[in-house]
Amino acid sequence: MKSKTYILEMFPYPSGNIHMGHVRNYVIGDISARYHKLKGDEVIHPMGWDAFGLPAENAAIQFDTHPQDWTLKNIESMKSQLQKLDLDLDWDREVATCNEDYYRHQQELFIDLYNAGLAYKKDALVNWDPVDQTVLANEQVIDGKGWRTGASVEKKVLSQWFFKITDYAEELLRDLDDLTLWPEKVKTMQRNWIGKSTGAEINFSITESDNILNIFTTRPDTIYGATFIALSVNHKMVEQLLSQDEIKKIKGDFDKIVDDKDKRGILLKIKCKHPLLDKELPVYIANFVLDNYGEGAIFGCPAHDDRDYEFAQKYSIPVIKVIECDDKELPFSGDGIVINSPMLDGLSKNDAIAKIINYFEENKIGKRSINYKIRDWGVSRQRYWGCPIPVIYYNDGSYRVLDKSELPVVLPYDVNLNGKGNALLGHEKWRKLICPKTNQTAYRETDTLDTFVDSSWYYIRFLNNKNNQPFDAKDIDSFLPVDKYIGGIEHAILHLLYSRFFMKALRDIYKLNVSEPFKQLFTQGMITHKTYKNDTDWVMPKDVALKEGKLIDIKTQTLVTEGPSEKMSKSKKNVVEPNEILDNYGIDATRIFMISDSPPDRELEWTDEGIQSSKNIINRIERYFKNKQTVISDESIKRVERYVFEIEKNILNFSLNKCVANIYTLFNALEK
Ligand code: ANZ
Repeated sequence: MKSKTYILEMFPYPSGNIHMGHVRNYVIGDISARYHKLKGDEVIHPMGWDAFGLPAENAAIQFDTHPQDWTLKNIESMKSQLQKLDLDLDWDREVATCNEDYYRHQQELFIDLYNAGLAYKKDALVNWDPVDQTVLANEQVIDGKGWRTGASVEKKVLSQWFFKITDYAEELLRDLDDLTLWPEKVKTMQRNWIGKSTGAEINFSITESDNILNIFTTRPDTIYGATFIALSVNHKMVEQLLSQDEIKKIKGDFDKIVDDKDKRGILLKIKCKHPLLDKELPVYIANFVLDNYGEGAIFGCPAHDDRDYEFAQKYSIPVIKVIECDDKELPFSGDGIVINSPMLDGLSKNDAIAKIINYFEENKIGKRSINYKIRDWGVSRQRYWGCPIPVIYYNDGSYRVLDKSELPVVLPYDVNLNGKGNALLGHEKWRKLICPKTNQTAYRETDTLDTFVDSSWYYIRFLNNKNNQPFDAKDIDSFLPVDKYIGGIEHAILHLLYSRFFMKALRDIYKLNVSEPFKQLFTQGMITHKTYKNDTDWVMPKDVALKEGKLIDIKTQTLVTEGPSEKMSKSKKNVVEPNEILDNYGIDATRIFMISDSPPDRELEWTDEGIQSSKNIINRIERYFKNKQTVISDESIKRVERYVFEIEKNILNFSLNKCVANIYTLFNALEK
């Protein structure tokens, strides 16, 4: 029986042009695919287009075209560029996520997720990108800025659709251990993103009332050192104590804080009882307590936590040492022997934690608790160019998720894209309908799905892109997981985590036998190139020439300075265009250079000498076969056998630069 091998490169966004990064990515995959085919495997090696998304809308506005026309045209031109590279791709499996025959199946999956309780709607404080005028997922906010626009992200309350990725937090974490063919770095990033913390939830009672305050801590061993309590300004208890105006003012003040070290607190009039000691603790609202983590409330132990220490210094709160250390080391957050803690004295951190949690549980003061940093995935986007969410709303504000028989909800073509906000909102004819079930007037959901939803299951659709169902379980069970998945490390969290979630959710809904989408992940390195600058601007490498020992810009004849090699990027103009390289050096030299000079997971520096020597080896090979001897020596046969053995090993290990070295070694010997 043939063995089945699924080789996949991350599909591109159809921006219009293939860049060298794409070429490297696809050449790496292509080598694997061809190898497995030659070995007689049944190989799947598809290609498609991540075709929804904002750039199309922005381009459409800028160039006065339509996102669909712009996207389909780009797909055509990128496809012809890819075909020029002669990649061994299954073009009959092609998908484009913006096509109805793709996204209507995604709408079915949305309904499945909803019915399984994995898609839900709620009011949420969301990340709002003021430039793109849309919501961003937590994963798309980097240091407080939008991942695409770089604009400072604002907080806004909006009613949004979410996917319940948190239901799978533990499994997503645990299964990373089994992904032995994934880079350790990517797994670490996912582990940190999931952010599991184990500790305890402690109930603090509020004096002169029956109210209880729950607090999450990873350090219950420091409970005797607790000297204050702090709440997030969004904690529900704050609402009972302060007026809306007061709360608004505090939030406004907190929002203005830019320095992480700046700790701010508002003392509340309530107090908490210490759960083990006969003393009362002051309760503050504090700017460093997050509302969406743990219980949104902490006990502060200034002696052993940096933030608590800074806060205590500012508000003259006592510091009580409960872990043995030198006073000079305070705040001391390391491990140590517990002191000043009647029930725990002399114990190590872990023993103290175990003992105190048992005591809490026996006395109903608290319990063991696990927290994850990961939040549910917000998938609503206030944009036109995306997959419509199959939901309708009635005048009373209630909604109904459509039945599968009511699909597809087709994205209308005739929209007015005049700039701000979502064009679907203004399309009355599309929005308004009479609900066939209730005969009431209803309105379609105008938010569309985050494009990361589109890419979370495309590897499944590739298995049969003509299927009337989203997929067949038997195809999944026979072809998945993808054997080798090749792409950029920048997708370590977003795409790769979402896809893992989708696979697990679909497994549970459809009773599949596959839990992970990608068995092996290979992250290719960037292509870099020297940068060039004249007095005012960056200069493209092809416009730089050496004249009388000096670098000049041939267009303007001005002097150029050479900068370090950096990731190829349009903004620094240090790009080389695949089309030109193909025309000048040919497919084989281009492909071989992509793997020559460094291991494929490392950076590859583009140099003219590099591509030229690739061209030379191709010429050498051609020459050899043109002039080849009819009599082949035993020695040559041995050499070739050795070569085959080595190159197979290197292909399987993705040591592709070594494969090139194998070719040199072979031809050096054969030519002798
Ligand atoms: C008391 C304590 C004493 C803590 C001590 C630390 C050191 P990780 O590991 O990231 O999960 N915490 C809990 N909820 C919080 C919130 N909503 N906003 C800000 N901080 C919060 O961190 C868990 C620790 O972060 C918890 O343990 C709590 O402070 C704080 F010597 O509790 B600790």
